[in-house]
Amino acid sequence: GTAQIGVTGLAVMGRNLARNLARHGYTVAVHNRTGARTEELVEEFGREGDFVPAGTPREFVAALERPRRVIVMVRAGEATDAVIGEFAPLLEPGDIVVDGGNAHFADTRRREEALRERGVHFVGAGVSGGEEGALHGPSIMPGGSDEAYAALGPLLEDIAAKAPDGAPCTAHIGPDGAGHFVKMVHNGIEYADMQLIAEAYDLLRTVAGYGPARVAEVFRAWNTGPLDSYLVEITAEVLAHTDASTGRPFVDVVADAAEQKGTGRWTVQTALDLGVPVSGIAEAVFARSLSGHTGLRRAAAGLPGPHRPPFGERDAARFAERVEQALYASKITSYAQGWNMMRAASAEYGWGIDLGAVAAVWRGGCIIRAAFLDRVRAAYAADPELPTLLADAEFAEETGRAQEAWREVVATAVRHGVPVPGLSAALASYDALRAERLPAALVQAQRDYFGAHTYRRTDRPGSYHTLWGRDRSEVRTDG
Ligand code: NBP
Repeated sequence: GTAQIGVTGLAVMGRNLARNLARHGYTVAVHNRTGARTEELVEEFGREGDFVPAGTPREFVAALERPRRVIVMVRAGEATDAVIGEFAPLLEPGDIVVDGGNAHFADTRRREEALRERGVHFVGAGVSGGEEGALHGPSIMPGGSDEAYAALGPLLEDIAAKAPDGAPCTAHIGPDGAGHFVKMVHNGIEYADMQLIAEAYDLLRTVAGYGPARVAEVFRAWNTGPLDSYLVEITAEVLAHTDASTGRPFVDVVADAAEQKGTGRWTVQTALDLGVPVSGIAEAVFARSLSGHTGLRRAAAGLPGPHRPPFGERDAARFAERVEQALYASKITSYAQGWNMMRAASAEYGWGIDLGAVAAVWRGGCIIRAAFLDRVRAAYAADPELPTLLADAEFAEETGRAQEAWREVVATAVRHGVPVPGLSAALASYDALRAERLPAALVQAQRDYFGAHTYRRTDRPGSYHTLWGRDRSEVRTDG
């Protein structure tokens, strides 16, 4: 075979990834279950580079130089297993199979183990950036063996997005499921970011009394400061857009029910299993599902709320500045939660994830790309053992500086009846983490009362139980 790499699964993502590889000078074998897609690709884009179309898996495998590098870009789930089942018997030890789909990291761990037994490297690679990213440069998060990355890394680095400093937005994340895990957390953080932005928008409209076009200007201004990011940039674009058929602000004609494909839910489910609080991501997932519960919303529509007029011009401007600070502090908090989760999983699975490298990979190509991520990278570069982002001197200073405004914004939202689950959960997380004493002491005491679950004391070591139903004397329970 003469092709340096192959792509099977030529729907939008696979086709664009194959074109990206070809545009970078690689000879790319292309294959798809339904052959028409393969022919279409070569007909439409054959001039862009060297494609070797293959009609069958056998032809595809024969077209590849060894060790073979195969990127699978099919629908996540059963289709991925079907394709692996079809190709595995045709591959040889040393060959590399890359799953670029949105697989659950547990599936990736299972597939990697099964293929490892046959000597085939399986790389679960998170790919972010959608259609455009796949073609012009995605952020790529590969997980797999060192050997596989050595053979694959240079190609991935060529086709990945480039960060503002020119570094490719890809890195070897860790073994087996590490790449897909990190991609999942990326999506969870994306949910939290979008929810926080949406809450800020709601406050600017309801409390500050700004129309969508005015809010768009505010976001455009924010995009030149610490909040500079792709999501803030597109928010301004969306808010400034006018619906062609009605002449109304576009955002006002879109049904207010947000959908989800499931990676946010996976993030929260996994966080629950790991015992890591990710309240910002969880609130974002819940906020989307609440928005779609038409029945519940209709049933509650008549419940009373406060009637407060929007602020006057001067108060509105001051409030908008505070919302910027609240949004920024909440963003730091929810990113801290996402990083805590990656840190915990890395320890749990022995992945050895470089937490700063993850931030570096997300600086370009992906949905949460932002100037901010370079600072996250720097925080972990300065201290790889950083227990949480909130402990980094600069982020601590910034959240500390923002906290009064943050409280003011959440309190104002509550007074005006504007739901801000993301902003308030982030603030609660900040306050809980910094608290010297938590009411968890009472919770543990309650547990001891009804379930003899025991407690530890602040003044001496050991486990204790109080004989609540008897004379309330205390017994030591650990020998
Ligand atoms: P889809 O997720 O829509 O999958 C369509 C592809 O899967 C087609 O090539 C189809 O072949 C193939 N396929 C299916 Br379905 N069942 C198959 C089977 N049993 N055997 C062989 N092939 C099968 O494509 P996509 O939107 O390009 O996404 C590809 C992957 O990338 C997914 O895992 C997705 O989650 C992930 N992803 C997508 C985006 C995005 O923005 N769309 C972003 C990041 C990641 P056919 O042509 O013969 O039906």
